[in-house]
Amino acid sequence: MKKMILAVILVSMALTANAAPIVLTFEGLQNYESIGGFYSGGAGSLGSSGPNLGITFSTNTLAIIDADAGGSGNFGGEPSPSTIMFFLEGDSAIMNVLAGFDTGFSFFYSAINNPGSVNVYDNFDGIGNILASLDIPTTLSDGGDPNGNFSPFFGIGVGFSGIAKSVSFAGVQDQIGFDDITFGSVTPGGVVPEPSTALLLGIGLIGTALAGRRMRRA
Ligand SMILES: [Ca+2]
Ligand SMILES: [Ca+2]
Ligand SMILES: [Ca+2]
Repeated sequence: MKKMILAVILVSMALTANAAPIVLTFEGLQNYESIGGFYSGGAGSLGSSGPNLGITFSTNTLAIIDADAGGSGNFGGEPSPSTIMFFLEGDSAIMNVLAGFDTGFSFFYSAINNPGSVNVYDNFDGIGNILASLDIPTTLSDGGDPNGNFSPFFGIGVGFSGIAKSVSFAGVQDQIGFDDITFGSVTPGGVVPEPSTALLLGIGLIGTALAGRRMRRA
């Protein structure tokens, strides 16, 4: 009987396209706080807690606040000021979604020096079949809001079939930031992504000039 009740709760929580898209803004987390159970009824490593969406992150996944807002972040133009997600250890951050989600997945990101990639899996912890794979190219820098090299953030998304249980955000540590992670929609935050292909492709030279810049300030 208990199992049945749990199943009903999980089903009612399912992040389906029928409901308004769920968006993770990372607001409410502290600078360098490991996100952990912040979105699953638990807490981040520094005790912050958010809405219980049944979403957990690998322990290397951190929040960081824009230096312009009193934190350590070397970024700007984030869609929901002033906190984003990034990682300092390993080569990816893993997110588990207990109830699963369908249709699509999207987010905003900035990666001025190194590209990254995102995979969507049908099992937890970044294992199982890959339902969708997305290469995320390097982005240009506009100098910040007013400061921050990792600026602005660009929207990107991917659609898929089936039920997804986890997502890996891969890239070079301290070189890629994410915000407004959105479930059940190929457009992040329900907003049509801004960047033109020209903007995304013209970045190589600028990226070279900014080589060595990191997501966090020295
Ligand atoms: Ca900002
Ligand atoms: Ca800034
Ligand atoms: Ca945010």
